[in-house]
This record gives sequence, structure tokens and C-alpha cells, in this order.
Amino acid sequence: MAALQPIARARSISPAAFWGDFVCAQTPVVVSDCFADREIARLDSLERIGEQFGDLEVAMQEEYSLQRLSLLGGLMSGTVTPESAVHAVRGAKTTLRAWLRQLPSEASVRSAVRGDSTPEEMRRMLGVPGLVPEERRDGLVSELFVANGGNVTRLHFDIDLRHFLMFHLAGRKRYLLIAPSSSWKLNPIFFFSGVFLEEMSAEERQLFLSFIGAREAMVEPGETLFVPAAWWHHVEYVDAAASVNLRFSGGTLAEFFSRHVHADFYAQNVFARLFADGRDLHGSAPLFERIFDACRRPYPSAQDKYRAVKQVLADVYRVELNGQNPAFLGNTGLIEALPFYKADYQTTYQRGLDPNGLNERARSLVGRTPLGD
Ligand SMILES: O=C(O)CCC(=O)C(=O)O
Ligand SMILES: [Fe+2]
Repeated sequence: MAALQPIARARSISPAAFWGDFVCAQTPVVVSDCFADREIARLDSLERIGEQFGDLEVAMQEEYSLQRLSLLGGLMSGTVTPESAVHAVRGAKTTLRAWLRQLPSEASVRSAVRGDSTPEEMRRMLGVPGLVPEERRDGLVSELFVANGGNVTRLHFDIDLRHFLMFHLAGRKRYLLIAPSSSWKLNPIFFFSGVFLEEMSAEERQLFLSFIGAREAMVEPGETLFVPAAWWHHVEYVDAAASVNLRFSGGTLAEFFSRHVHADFYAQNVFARLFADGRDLHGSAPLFERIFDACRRPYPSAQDKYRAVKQVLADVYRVELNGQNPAFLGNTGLIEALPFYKADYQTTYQRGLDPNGLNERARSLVGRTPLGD
């Protein structure tokens, strides 16, 4: 059976090469020395992390996609109240010490520290590596992940549309990364996939992974994985593992999409193909104007706005990008009504427009005639 395309490894890479060959080329890579000279590199075992950060209060979060589906079932059957659903999504609080002490050996345990804000001291130890471009150093975000071996973070893409560098402190993790252009094969439900890879047989899974063009890497302590904005990722904890990410802006247009457009596979593909780093923004100006216009018009409700913007994005995806529709068209009435997704697009569309002149910055970027054009 065909082997999956591996994710390349690189070391001593210059910021310019990183920008051109990976960020703008929308290509993931494992960098072996990205944080090597940083203090964080000394935090190289779960014991050390526990000694230095044991008092840290963390939230134990379930695996997001399955939790959302099972809470939905509970809400529908009345066994779960809206309050307890919100509570479950936030996760129970504990300390990092307590979690590390009782780190379960059963692979079936799905709770974990999943994306808590990295504490300040750890942020300081992490620093900002030279690979992060100077002009992308505002608004950096960092998150912490600590889980038992056998745990999994299911296939999703991140709606902040930031690029991220994931630095591995301890334990191995296996990543599967999939380009946005394969979304139509993934039963996309907003930013999650309805495909559960870990429930497939080995053979089924291998066939499916090569069908979707998945790239694979086993990432070891000390290594850093770069994931381009809007890429799907599925993560398996091969060992009990801890890692911390550093997320940097995918550019003004990424900020515009993340703030003003709901996250589904149409928006993801339109963004990745037309407005992501490395794309010819100027050439896409008329399409951006169409999307911008759909976002700016008044609507009777957030749901009307969601439907109208989705329609414009779907047209751009199908007609302009020749995009394929998923066999299972996820975003129909039922899914649209799922409380968690509804809350996401309602938040987007009830939000005030244009913080810090974001709209105009985005427009001038795509509309600007480059010098010498
Ligand atoms: O490592 C994980 O468990 C998930 C990481 C992830 O989804 C992210 O950093 O965006
Ligand atoms: Fe993620």
C-alpha cells in the first residue's frame, strides 16, 4: 500500500527560507532547532514540568468533536441541561501537578489539558523564535497541551486562521495534516470533520489517508512542527506528552476572515486559495469585494447573515475555484442549528464591525496596485 507523504524535516533554516518555502508555499515542516536556544528547551520531561509548573491551574477538557456531539444528544434527550453543557465545555479545574500525578495509562481517557493559555513564565521561556516574521509579532497566542498516551485530538482546523509552531517538550505525538483542498472528502461540519480516523481499521484508514493526501509526522521532544493557517490537523498522543504552541497571524486578510466571516469549509478554502500568505491578493480584489459586501450589508438576524455570506462563499468556491462539493453536505439545517456551531456564527455576526480599521486595511491590501504594476 502506498506510504503517506511524510512531512519534511529541516534545521538551521533562515527566516527568509521559512517564509518562502513553508509559510507562503503553505507547506508544513518539522524544524529540529527552532527553540533549541530557548530556556523552554530545558523543560524536557513531564517531571520537570511538574516541578516547575505543578501549581498551575488547568482545565481538563474532553476531546472537542465527540464531546460536542454527545452533549448535543444529551441536550436533545433532556439528560443534559444547557448550563451543564457549558460547564462541560469549559472543563473541570485541577492543577497540573494533580493531572500529571494521575496521568492515566488507559488510552481510552479523553480528557486532557487542551489549549489552556500558556502561563506567563513559560511564555517567557519560550520567547519568540527568529522564524516568526517581525511584522507578525503582535497578538501572538500560545497554548499548552498535556495528555496521556493514547489520547487524541480529532481532525479539525483552527478558526483563528493563524499559522502555528508547536514545540514538543516531552513525549511523542503523531500528526496528520491535510490541506484545505481536501475538505470536501472529510464530511466537514463547520471546522470539525465528521470522519473519525481512529475508528477505522488499519487498512481502511491507510486507504482513506492516501485518498485525502494526508501528510504524516511523528514529532519528538525538542522538535517543532509548523502548521500553515487553515490546515486540518489530527493528533495522536503516542506517549504521555506535553507541548506548547505559538500562533502567529496569518495576515490582515486572515484576521478579517477570522473576525468577520463564519468558519466552514467554504470560507476555509476561499481564504486558503485566494487570501492566505503567498497568494496574489491584488488579483482577487473583485472576489474580496463580493465577500466584503455580503458581510457589510444589514440583515434581520445573525442566521440570515450566515446564510447570505455562506451563499457568496459557496459561489466563489464552486464557480471561481472549481471546488467540489462534499458527498455529505454538512452545513444544512440540522447542523446549522447545533447549539455550539450556532453560537459560533452568531458571535461572529453579532460582533461590531471594523476594530482598528481592519476592514479598510483588508480592502486597501487587496485593492492596492503594487508599485510598478
Ligand atoms: O496537540 C493537540 O492535541 C492539538 C493541537 C491543536 O489542535 C492546535 O494547536 O491547534
Ligand atoms: Fe488545532
